[in-house]
Amino acid sequence: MRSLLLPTVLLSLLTCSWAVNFPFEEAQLAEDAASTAGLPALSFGDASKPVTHPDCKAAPGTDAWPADEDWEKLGDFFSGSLLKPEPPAAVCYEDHPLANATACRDIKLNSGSTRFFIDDPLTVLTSWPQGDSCPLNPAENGTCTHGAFPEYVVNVTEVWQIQAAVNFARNNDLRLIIKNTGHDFAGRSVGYGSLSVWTHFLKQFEFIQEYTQGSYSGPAARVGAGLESWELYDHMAENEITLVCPGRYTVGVYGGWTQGGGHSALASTFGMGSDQVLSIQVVTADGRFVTADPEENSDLFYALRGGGPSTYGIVTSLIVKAHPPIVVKKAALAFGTSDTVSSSTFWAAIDIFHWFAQYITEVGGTSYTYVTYQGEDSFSFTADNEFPGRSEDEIVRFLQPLWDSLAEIGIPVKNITVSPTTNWAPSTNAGVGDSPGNSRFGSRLFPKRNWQDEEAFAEMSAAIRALVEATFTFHAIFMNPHIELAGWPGEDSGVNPAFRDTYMHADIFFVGNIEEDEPYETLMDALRKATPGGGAYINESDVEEPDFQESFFGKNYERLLGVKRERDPWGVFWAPSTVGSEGWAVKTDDVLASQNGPLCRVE
Ligand SMILES: Cc1cc2nc3c(=O)[nH]c(=O)nc-3n(C[C@H](O)[C@H](O)[C@H](O)COP(=O)(O)OP(=O)(O)OC[C@H]3O[C@@H](n4cnc5c(N)ncnc54)[C@H](O)[C@@H]3O)c2cc1C
Ligand SMILES: *C1O[C@H](CO)[C@@H](O)[C@H](O)[C@H]1NC(C)=O
Ligand SMILES: *[C@@H]1O[C@H](CO)[C@@H](O)[C@H](O)[C@H]1NC(C)=O
Ligand SMILES: *[C@@H]1O[C@H](CO)[C@@H](O)[C@H](O)[C@H]1NC(C)=O
Ligand SMILES: *[C@@H]1O[C@H](CO)[C@@H](O)[C@H](O)[C@H]1NC(C)=O
Ligand SMILES: *[C@@H]1O[C@H](CO)[C@@H](O)[C@H](O)[C@H]1NC(C)=O
Repeated sequence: MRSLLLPTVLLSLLTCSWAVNFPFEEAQLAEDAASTAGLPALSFGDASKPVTHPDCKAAPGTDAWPADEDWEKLGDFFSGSLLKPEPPAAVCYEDHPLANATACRDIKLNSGSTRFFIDDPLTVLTSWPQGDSCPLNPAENGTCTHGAFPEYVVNVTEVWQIQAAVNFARNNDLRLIIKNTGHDFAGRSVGYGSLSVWTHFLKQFEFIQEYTQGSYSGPAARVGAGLESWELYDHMAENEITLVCPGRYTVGVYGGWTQGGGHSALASTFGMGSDQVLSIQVVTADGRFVTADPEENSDLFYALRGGGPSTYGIVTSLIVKAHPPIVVKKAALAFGTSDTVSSSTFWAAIDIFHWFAQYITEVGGTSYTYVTYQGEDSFSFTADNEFPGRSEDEIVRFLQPLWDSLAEIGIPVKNITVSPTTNWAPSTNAGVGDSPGNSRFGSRLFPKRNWQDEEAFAEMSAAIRALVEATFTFHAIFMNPHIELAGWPGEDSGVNPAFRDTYMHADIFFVGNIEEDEPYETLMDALRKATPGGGAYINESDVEEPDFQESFFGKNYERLLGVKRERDPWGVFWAPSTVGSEGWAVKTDDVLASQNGPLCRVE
């Protein structure tokens, strides 16, 4: 039955194959799939017709939730790719039907690696937005419930599956989520009672020697939406090219990273990740599969380059610029308070570094720094200063004045040593990345004006120091992805304009305690006041960012909202603090803005 059903409902639109990037995009959902399969919920949408919204998205146990037989029919239609997974840790709970001590022991062994979470259809790297409903280490008498893990997951390998999932969700008012790697800090890849589209296996890659699109002519790469950074490093080495992608190995490059902007050690050299994009294949909220580039569906092309993830459609593949191979050398710096370095010397040194770092970005470099609280009046600082395309001699000559100034005030700096970074070389660890964390983040993009006058600089310094003294970690990334670096067609994109006028982006986070925290909120407010006109990076941001529209999207917000309303009047795509998200809210008793509860309309 299944093998007969599939070929008749799927139409291979070979006449349109010029418009797709990869064979997996050729088998598209036929316009009459709904009637052929006897599943009306597979029918396509018409965004020009008026839409009435339910009060809440359908949730399991409510009348609106599809009947078991509809799910069964859908399962037949998907023939094996519709999963109904239980949280993996369920096996560790004595009262759970899946309880199994052997399986539990295996999980505990494997879950030390990031791969466990990325390769699992449900789990994500920051667990509190899910509701921590089935932790890997059960508390005594702890329970395992589904929380904000999706109810069903489509394990995608072909485009028609995404189209069918989008149609089924839209026609049934289901909450739809997209999980790629699950790196999102704010719970944008989980959702209570949802149907999930899991893009993990879209790993296709093809190098294109010569690609022309408008004013761009040069090498490019076709890339699948499920590729992780480490996989791209391997492709880069093989093809002797450089692609702009994050330094952390397991981040998904063409899901959340590109759609949220995407910064990297090449940000001050080639601009943002979203500036690399030349063409996008995407399934829109009406279920249709389209190309978005500067000529076709240019509204989507604008919005999908930095205008936020999980908002306008589900990207399946892209064409991105490829650059000549580039070596990125690094010179690390570390110091801290000690018997000879008082806290006031320490903070003077931080000022010297923060001032100097603007010049690092102006020669195409980036710097990844951590200022960390180490106990009463003691602090530490580390910096990885990365210089694409610069020789060892150049780097030493450039950094010497900084080292000298630090030595002058009594910081015992070691000689400058330059080492090639492991970035932009084949991966050696098969994508084992950072361990999952569970902290709450704040983010700020510091405008250049904070370096242009001493008073503004001092105010910024004081706000940073107050945050660290209150035990929060200050993780800065010095970068300068200004508009000239964006190149064509980077300029007219949805990315936060604050990226174009910054020397420093910072994450301010606290580990462990993710609850409401008054000092944190007060100190973040002080930081925002000290950096007027700065923005925040949606990718590494506070779930309770006030006025997120301005912070994450700046002057682009209205235009992006226009695209969202026109393309997705149903609100098929929803994730916290994305464009248009203010129309809905999660009803939850959890701390902060977890995704563990029904998604309902707000007026
Ligand atoms: C360890 C770590 C290191 C990081 N390093 C960097 C860094 O160097 N630079 C940087 O800029 N950011 C960095 N980030 C932040 C990172 O960019 C975001 O977390 C990003 O959202 C990850 O995207 P993903 O697709 O891997 O994750 P997911 O959590 O799977 O997805 C993130 C969001 O994108 C949506 N999405 C995923 N795929 C698609 C798709 N195909 N179509 C539409 N929407 C989609 C999801 O629904 C979700 O809303 C880092 C995060 C972590 C945890
Ligand atoms: C990071 O960005 C992605 C898309 O860019 C988004 O889904 C994710 O939620 C962001 N993370 C945070 C913490 O905001
Ligand atoms: C328990 O888990 C182990 C390891 O995954 C598996 O081999 C075994 O079949 C499971 N037992 C039961 C009863 O499911
Ligand atoms: C767990 O349950 C047992 C038996 O009901 C009880 O004695 C014990 O106090 C419980 N522990 C906790 C931490 O609630
Ligand atoms: C998802 O699909 C991939 C590719 O077909 C397959 O290798 C994998 O085992 C599937 N995963 C699950 C959990 O079904
Ligand atoms: C640092 O370099 C200088 C000049 O090369 C050298 O004289 C000095 O001994 C070095 N110092 C250390 C601590 O290695």
